[in-house]
Amino acid sequence: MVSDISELRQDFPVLERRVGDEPLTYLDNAATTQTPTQVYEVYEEFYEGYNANVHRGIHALSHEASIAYEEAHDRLAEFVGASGGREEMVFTKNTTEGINIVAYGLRDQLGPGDEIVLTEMEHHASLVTWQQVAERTGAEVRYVRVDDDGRLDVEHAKELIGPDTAVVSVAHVSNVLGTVNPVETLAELAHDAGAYVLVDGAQSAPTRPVDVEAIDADFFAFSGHKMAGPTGIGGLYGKRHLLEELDPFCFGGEMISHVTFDDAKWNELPWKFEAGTPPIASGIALAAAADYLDEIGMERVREHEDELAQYALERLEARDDVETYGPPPGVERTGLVSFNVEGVHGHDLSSLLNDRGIAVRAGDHCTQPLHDVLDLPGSVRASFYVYNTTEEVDRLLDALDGGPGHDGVAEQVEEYLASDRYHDRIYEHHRNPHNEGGLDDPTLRKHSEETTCGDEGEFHVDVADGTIERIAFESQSCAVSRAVASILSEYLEGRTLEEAASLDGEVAAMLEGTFPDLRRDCVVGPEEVISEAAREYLDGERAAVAGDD
Ligand code: C6P
Repeated sequence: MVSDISELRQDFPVLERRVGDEPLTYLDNAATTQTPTQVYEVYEEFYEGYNANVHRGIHALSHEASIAYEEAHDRLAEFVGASGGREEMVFTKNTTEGINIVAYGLRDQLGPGDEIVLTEMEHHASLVTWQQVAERTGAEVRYVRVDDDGRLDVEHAKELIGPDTAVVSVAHVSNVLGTVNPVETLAELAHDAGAYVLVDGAQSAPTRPVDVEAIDADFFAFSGHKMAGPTGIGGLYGKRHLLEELDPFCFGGEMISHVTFDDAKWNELPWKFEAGTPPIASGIALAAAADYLDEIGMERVREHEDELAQYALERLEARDDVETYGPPPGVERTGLVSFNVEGVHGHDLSSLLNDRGIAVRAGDHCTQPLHDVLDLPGSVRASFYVYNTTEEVDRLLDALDGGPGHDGVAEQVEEYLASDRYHDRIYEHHRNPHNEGGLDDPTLRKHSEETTCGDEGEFHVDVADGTIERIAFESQSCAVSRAVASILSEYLEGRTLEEAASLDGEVAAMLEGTFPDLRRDCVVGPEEVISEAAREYLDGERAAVAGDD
């Protein structure tokens, strides 16, 4: 455990702030970590002292900026264990861009008959990117199974990775399950099969010592904003000879060494992948983040993460109303626990926790297919970093307990929804939803999924002479969204489809803004769904009439 935490917390002034009347308890670190003063002071130093473009001017400021920016690449290469220095470290916008650079670069080598092996726990950053590559090249994506304990089924990986495998792309650490994947084993399997290995290090680079050479990763992508660094900057490690072979996908200045009217030659590594003016100050600040973390010691960061996760996991598992996901207690995991509370939608819970100053994330965490495997619309995730304490985990647990007079999370959510933060109609319709259910053979039906919060629902509408005769909805959404669907269905009954198609904030207006701002999407979401459905239907009818003519 990091021992001098109260001292370390002073590096993060934001941790002192309050949310409403409550102290901030920031447990959303797997999304973005907080940034210490040592890192963001770099911006002030840069802009006060040597703000200039890099590699472009023969003057002192440009020279100083260039040196600092180049050295930042060396620093990040060292941070992830790459001995080749800057030539093996491309600065990117984030992990997503790093993965896209590799996917684009390898695209020409892929075709029908090739297989891209991912895992069921991949983040959309990897999953969607490789799906797109497969679609464009004829290659096929295969997924290594996740077992019931949230661990990768290595035997299945051995079955899948074979002579047809061209690429293995795997998350080092799952952002939902907390699982630490055996990337060395997967890299060995991939290399034996002659395939490339890309490790998605978004959740590992911030949380544990990484040695890309020991893993034998061909590529390793990570983001600055998850490792105490700034947003808008990340890194892509690649073995030098592989980066040399890879084509860049962004063209322009900086990435060229020679240009004629007919042709251009690419610059040396890593600049060939960094077209245009790069995020110079952010790159230098990212190196400061690496310094900051190394000062603490990445082994200590790893231990701290695991200890907080085990502490939270054991206590959450002890509750009858909570289901947790990922490896069981005692198995190493990164500092996060995803869970659900019986009968409470994650969005309602995270909104209630926000009321207590506690920041967690709810939804599918950009891993929709993994949530399909888990058979869940979403989950709530508490994720920790070096500055979090067991007291903060207790604060989360206490918030679930609710204190004297409360005996359940569901009860607290009820009270919260009944409070004057929410319009009475929201509470009324939450308690007594109208038109909930389905219609037999409706004139139109519209399914919707809101990926950020894990909402899912379907409207059914019977139309006669352009008028909505009956409307019903099925919903797995949060309480607010369901209540609004109910209010909306009542409002629309007897109105025309044209009126539904041109809805423009009517429900929000009806509720007179009496709902917390952060629930705005839950309020306007159902209206957007039904008006889109009505527009689509009317467009279809018009097209049919035009076709008859
Ligand atoms: N996961 C989370 O809340 P970017 O957005 O490019 O910095 O990182 C993408 C990414 C890729 N792989 C994994 C395993 C990740 O966890 C993430 C980011 C955040 O879980 C934001 S969706």
